[in-house]
Amino acid sequence: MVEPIKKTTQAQRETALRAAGFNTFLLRSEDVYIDLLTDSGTSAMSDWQWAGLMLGDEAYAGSKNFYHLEEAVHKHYGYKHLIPTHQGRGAEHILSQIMISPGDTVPGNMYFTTTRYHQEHAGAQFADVIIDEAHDPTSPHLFKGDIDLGKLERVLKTAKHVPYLCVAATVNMAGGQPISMKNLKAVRELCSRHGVPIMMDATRAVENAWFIKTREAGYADKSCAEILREFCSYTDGCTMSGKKDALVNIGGWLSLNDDKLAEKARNMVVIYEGLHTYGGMAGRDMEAMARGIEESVQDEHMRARVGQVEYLGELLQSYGVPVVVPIGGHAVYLDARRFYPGMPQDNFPAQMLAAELYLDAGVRVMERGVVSAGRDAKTGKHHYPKLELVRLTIPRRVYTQAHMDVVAESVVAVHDRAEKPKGLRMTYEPEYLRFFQARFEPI
Ligand code: PLI
Repeated sequence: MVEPIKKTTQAQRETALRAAGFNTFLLRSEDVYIDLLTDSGTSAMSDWQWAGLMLGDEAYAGSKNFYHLEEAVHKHYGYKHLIPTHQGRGAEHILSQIMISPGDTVPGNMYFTTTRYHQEHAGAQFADVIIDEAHDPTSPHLFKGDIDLGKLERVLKTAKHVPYLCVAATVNMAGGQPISMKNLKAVRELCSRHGVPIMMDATRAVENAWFIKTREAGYADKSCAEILREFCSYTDGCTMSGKKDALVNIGGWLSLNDDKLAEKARNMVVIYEGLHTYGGMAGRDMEAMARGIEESVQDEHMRARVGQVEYLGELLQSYGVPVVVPIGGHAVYLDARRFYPGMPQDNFPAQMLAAELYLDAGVRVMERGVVSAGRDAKTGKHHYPKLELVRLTIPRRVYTQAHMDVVAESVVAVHDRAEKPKGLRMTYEPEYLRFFQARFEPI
C-alpha cells in the first residue's frame, strides 16, 4: 500500500502541537510528515498478506483462518496452545488474571508499560532483574536484555510467591536490546530449580533471534526460524502483539504449554475478547497474521528490517548525536539527558525533545522516560527511570533510506539549538498509562 504524506509549515505545526498539548500521541496523523511514533500496527502488508485478507472465513466459530494461525504459531514458536486476542495487552490481561494473586512478585527484564500495568492491576509487584548495563545508554554490552542471575535468585529466594518470570525479547524500554540464548538457558535452569515458569513477551522475538544470529557465538549458520524455535523452547508460554514482528495492523495471542492454564485462559477469553477461535479478530485478520508470521522469520526480511534501523542509528552517531548503543532492533533511541544536560527530569526532557522534533520538520516520535514510567502505585510519586529517552521507531517495509536522511537532518537541527528549550509542565494527567493522553505546556 502506498500512502501520501503531507508537508506542513512551521506555523501549522506550532498550532497542531499546541492543540495536542505537546503530546505526540494527540497529534492528528494527517499533520505528520514522517511517522516514527511506533512500529506497532504501522508496517506495510505484503501482496501475499493482502491476498489472504480476501480468504477470510468469517464464521463465528472454528474459522479456517484460526487453524492457519494455530499452525503458524505452532511451527515457528512451538507452543502447544494458542488463544487469540485483539492485541498484545489483551493477552497480558488474561495471563495476569489467571496466574497472579495479590501479594505476588513478578520479576522481569525491565518493564513494559501495559505489561506492568496488568501485573500490578492483578495485585503483583514488579521486580526489575535486568543487568545494570541496560540502564546505561552508553554501555556497549551486546545483550543488554540479559537477566542478572544474582538479582533473579534474590527475588526467587525472598519473595512470598513468584507466579512466573516475565522475559521480554527484545527489551523495548531498554532501547530494543536483545537477550542472549546463553543467558536464557541459564535463567531456565535457575527457574526450574525454583519451580517457576517463564512467560515470554514475544512481541519482537524474531528481531531478538536476528541479534543472536549476528552477535552470539555458534549461531551465525542457523536461520532466524531455527533460533526462534530454540529460544521459545526454554519458555513455557508467551504473550504476543502481532502488530510488530508479525507484520499486521491488529491482532495478538497468548500461548501456553500447560493444559490447565490454557483451559483457564480459554474460559477468560470469551468474556473479554471473543470466542476462543477468534479472540477479537476477524477471520481475515487471523489469515494476514498467519502469513505475516511466515514472512517475519525470513532472514532476508530481518536483514533489511534491522539494517534500516542501523542505518539511521549510524548516521546519527556520525553527526555526534547522543543515542543509546548498541542500536536496537526496532528503533533508534535518543538520549534526552545528554541532549539537554541541564534540564531536570521534572521538566520532562524527553517529552520536550519529542515536541521539538515535531516542530522542526513534522517527524513524530515517542517519549520513553519519566512520563512513560508513570507513578509508584503505593507512594504516588513519579518513577524516575535512569533512561530518559526519545524513540525513533521504524515501521517495517514503509519508509526508504531517503526518509531516514530527512529524519537525521531534523534531529541534528534540534540538537544544534538544544540550549533553547527549558522543558514542559504537565497540565493534565490521566489515571492510567498517562503518556498516551497527558497534556503539557512549555516552561
Ligand atoms: O500494543 P499491544 O497491546 O498490541 O502490545 C503491547 C505490548 C507488549 N509488549 C511490548 C514489548 C510492546 O512493545 C507492546 C506494545 N508496544 C507499543 C504499542 C509500542 O509502541 O512499542
